[in-house]
Amino acid sequence: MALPILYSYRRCPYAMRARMAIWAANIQVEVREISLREKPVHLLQISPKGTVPVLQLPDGTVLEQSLDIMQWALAQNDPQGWLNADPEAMSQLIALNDGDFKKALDRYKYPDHYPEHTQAFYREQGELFLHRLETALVQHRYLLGEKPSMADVAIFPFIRQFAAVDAAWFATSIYPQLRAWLAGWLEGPLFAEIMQKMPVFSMTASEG
Ligand SMILES: N[C@@H](CCC(=O)N[C@@H](CS)C(=O)NCC(=O)O)C(=O)O
Repeated sequence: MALPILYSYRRCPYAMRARMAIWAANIQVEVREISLREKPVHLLQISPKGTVPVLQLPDGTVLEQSLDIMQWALAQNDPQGWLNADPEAMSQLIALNDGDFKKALDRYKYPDHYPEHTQAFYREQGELFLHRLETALVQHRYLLGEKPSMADVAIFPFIRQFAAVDAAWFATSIYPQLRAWLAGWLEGPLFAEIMQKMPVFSMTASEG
């Protein structure tokens, strides 16, 4: 039987969260690792917006948002109970991540592209979210309680990027709980699995 096709990009945080959910749900998919510079024609045909991740189901249904892919996977199989947290709290926190925090992250990463403010300014903007996460993690082990939820999985790939912009700063920053939480995800077996390198998909190779 045909497998769902997942267009993915290894280092993309949106694709990471989608792969985490698919792997956790133990759903088999055909992963097509793409080059963002040379996107496969089939990807653009099924999802003209041209972002990854995109999942095409065998019946032709296309899911073109990482959160939809996570929900789809976990709705089928959620052995770790990632959907058990309050859905409203999960979506609020994820919306903050994907909104203001992602905006600050992009500017902190590439301050040259956004010369209206300094890199330090953009870091401070991002820290508003880090503060919020640290406060939550002081209260409980994961963002929304003692057990991991979809919010943790959806958010940690972005915190990973923020931390990597200036690793020395992050290592001594005032967010010890956040550091420990991030390390827990990065050192976990699931993350190692989803980060395995694979060759870039090319249509000719797959057809051959
Ligand atoms: N809202 C989308 C965002 C996905 C997204 O922006 N992915 C980036 C890579 S991290 C992308 O594909 N960008 C297109 C490009 O760089 O050409 C989702 O949640 O899936």
